[in-house]
Amino acid sequence: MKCSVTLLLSSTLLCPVNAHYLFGRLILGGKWTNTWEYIREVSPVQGMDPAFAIVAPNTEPNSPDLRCGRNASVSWSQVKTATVRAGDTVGFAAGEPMLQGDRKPWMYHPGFASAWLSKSPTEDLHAYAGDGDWFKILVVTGRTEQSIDLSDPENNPYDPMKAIWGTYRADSWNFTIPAKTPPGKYLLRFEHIFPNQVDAQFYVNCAHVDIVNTSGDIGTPGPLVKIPGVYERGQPDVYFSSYAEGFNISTFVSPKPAVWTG
Ligand SMILES: *[C@@H]1O[C@H](CO)[C@@H](O)[C@H](O)[C@H]1NC(C)=O
Ligand SMILES: *[C@@H]1O[C@H](CO)[C@@H](O)[C@H](O)[C@H]1NC(C)=O
Ligand SMILES: *[C@@H]1O[C@H](CO)[C@@H](O)[C@H](O)[C@H]1NC(C)=O
Ligand SMILES: *[C@@H]1O[C@H](CO)[C@@H](O)[C@H](O)[C@H]1NC(C)=O
Ligand SMILES: [Cu+2]
Repeated sequence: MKCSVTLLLSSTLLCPVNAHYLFGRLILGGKWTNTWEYIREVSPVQGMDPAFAIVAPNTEPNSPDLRCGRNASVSWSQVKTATVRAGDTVGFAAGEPMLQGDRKPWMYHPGFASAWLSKSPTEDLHAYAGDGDWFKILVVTGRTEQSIDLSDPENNPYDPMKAIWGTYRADSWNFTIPAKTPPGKYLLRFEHIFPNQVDAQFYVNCAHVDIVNTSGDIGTPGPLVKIPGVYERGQPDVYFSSYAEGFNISTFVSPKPAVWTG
């Protein structure tokens, strides 16, 4: 587990043992699918305690692991392709395996989430490394109707400094595939970033989806970016502390690119 010394010494323990997660389950047609059924399996960190190794976050913005998770730019698991209509709602759920000792799989850390699409140049999604163009279809910063109910005793105690973030402690997140998305085979990527001044943590996974039945006009998605390449170490909208005095979630603008709404 990568926790910098400065963090461990600070009064808020930012990286306790129950601190990591992954998104192994696609929510399809309102149902939670099995772990790694539609999502590319990731590899554990080699040589790390197995209790932490599979869920350990990536902290290198320039790593190819930023695309789909550790060792998942190559599709080696038996992942299925989900057929999704443009305009449908899908979701990602924090899934088993989870960190040993955690209460449940959830987005433990405060931070912001996003979802992305990248079209495979061929019909064979398994062969696609995700090195093409990506566009963003969702950003979640502050609380929404999907955020956890803070009045529910199940969610207490909670940290009010963290509960400003919409995804805080949520076990899943749902969103719509834009209605004008061009049909085709795509990698659908979910990303949760725990911002930090030194080592922001990137939690990312990718599903295989076949987008069909785009209604009406087919749009032109953009802006297009490459992953990695979209973030650089130290950029102020990723490498910051939301515990800092003066941080205001209502004026926080998440990093580029902008969301394509179709
Ligand atoms: C997402 O949708 C699934 C299926 O309807 C549901 O079980 C889950 O609670 C939803 N997640 C959130 C955060 O609302
Ligand atoms: C990547 O996954 C393959 C297939 O499971 C495995 O053989 C290989 O050891 C993994 N590499 C790393 C660096 O985890
Ligand atoms: C797509 O549209 C066709 C024609 O309207 C219909 O037959 C088919 O069931 C639709 N597919 C999905 C997945 O909705
Ligand atoms: C945060 O920003 C909003 C919108 O500009 C503003 O209304 C609010 O007063 C700010 N809160 C604090 C604590 O500064
Ligand atoms: Cu962590």
